[in-house]
Amino acid sequence: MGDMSRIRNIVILTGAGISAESGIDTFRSEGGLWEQHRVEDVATPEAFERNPDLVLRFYDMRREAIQTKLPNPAHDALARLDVAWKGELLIVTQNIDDLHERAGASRVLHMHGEHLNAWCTWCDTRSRWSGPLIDRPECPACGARALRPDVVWFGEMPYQMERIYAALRSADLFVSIGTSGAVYPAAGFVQNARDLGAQTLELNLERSQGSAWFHETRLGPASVVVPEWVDEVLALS
Ligand code: BJW
Repeated sequence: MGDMSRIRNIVILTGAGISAESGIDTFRSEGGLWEQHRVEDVATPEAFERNPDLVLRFYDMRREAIQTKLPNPAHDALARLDVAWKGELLIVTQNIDDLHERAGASRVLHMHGEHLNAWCTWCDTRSRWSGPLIDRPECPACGARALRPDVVWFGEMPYQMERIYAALRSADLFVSIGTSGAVYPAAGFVQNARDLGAQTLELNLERSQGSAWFHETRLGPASVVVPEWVDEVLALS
């Protein structure tokens, strides 16, 4: 993995693969369809406009399921790294689950939103929300029945891009964990980081669409390869 003694600033990108062993389905694996709908057909503003009940049911089901799942050894290892690492560190997750936080990580940014947030499209307020949205509950701030999941759909701008690009600019090491490299802008972070001089490492179950861009790829389940990599980093630093 190159010379670890030169590494001070780390950016870690995580995707659905890091939560797969916690029992949360990935989007693009076998069986990644939901009632025969591809994610590209339910995770768009157009789908929500066309068939809001379908989209709200999809998110109600996932919001409920995620609350029953637990962090796995990969989330635990990243939390250990977050606590121990003295330099800059940012975990940019594409996941809407809160398993990084529940494992104890605090330097976490949710670029595609969070399953426990609802967004009122009438008054633009975001509220913590753990129940269903299908019955069109009132917004706690304004009372309008206009809540939608606070998640980023295709064609919408991911959250906190300025902060992410700033972290990528100063990164010495960029690590991508359990993401297929199919969705931009996250899929382009490896090139951004590499162009700016960072070392790049991919940890994934199998080679992904983006594998060719990384200096190194390590294959295996996240619950095994992530703790191994964290142990290595902490031993060498
Ligand atoms: C394991 C494992 C184990 C399994 N251990 N690993 C043409 C070219 C370029 C871009 C575009 C284009 N046409 C349109 C676009 C833009 C579009 C896009 O990328 N489309 C593609 C389809 C091409 N992107 C957007 O619209 C984004 N917005 C945007 O671009 O705004 C403009 C902009 C430009 C520049 C800068 C800034 C802004 C928004 C994208 C929003 C994506 N939203 C979703 C839903 C979020 C809410 C929800 O969760 O429901 O995000 S879609 C879905 O995909 C979700 C995920 O976060 C995202 C990525 O999926 P992920 O995590 O990679 O999962 P999988 O299933 O694909 O892969 C799992 C991986 O895990 C696999 O690799 C397995 O091997 C691995 N794995 N088990 C380790 N045990």
